[in-house]
Amino acid sequence: MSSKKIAIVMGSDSDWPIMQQAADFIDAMQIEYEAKVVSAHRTPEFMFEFAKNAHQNYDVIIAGAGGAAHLPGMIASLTHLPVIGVPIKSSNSIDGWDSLLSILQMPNGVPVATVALNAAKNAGILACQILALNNTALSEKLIAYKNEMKASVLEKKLS
Ligand code: RP5
Repeated sequence: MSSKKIAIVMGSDSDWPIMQQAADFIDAMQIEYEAKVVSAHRTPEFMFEFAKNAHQNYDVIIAGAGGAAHLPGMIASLTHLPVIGVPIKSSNSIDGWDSLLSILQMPNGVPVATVALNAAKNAGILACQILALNNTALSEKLIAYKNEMKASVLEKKLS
């Protein structure tokens, strides 16, 4: 069973309304997380220190950023932990493609598992699925979540 937390980091507190959707899912699964602002551009030294030490406190990192979104890739370059990237359509983003491609198009050897634009909830689900590889209770919660989702789709009536 995993004993460490999930880190949720983001380039700015303006990303939090989106990134909170990851936190909400992780909370619902009763897994601990820590959320922090870590900016690749505004606090590069802190980003370096965070990423180099992350394996001591966390099992998985979720990193979100908008615009010139270097944070997930730079963290991935500094740690062996899995990094899930959330591209954010922020106030400085042209149309979201800038952040999406900055996070997605990583060079071979430095993967970032990139979810869809603003899809922080999926990042939370994926982080829990990674932890569930060594956590049976969490696996069971994820199976229940998927079953509820399936039932809610099958129950939909259009007329
Ligand atoms: C990025 O710039 C952040 O991740 C955020 O999405 C965007 C805008 O930041 P603020 O100017 O709102 O702080 O680095």
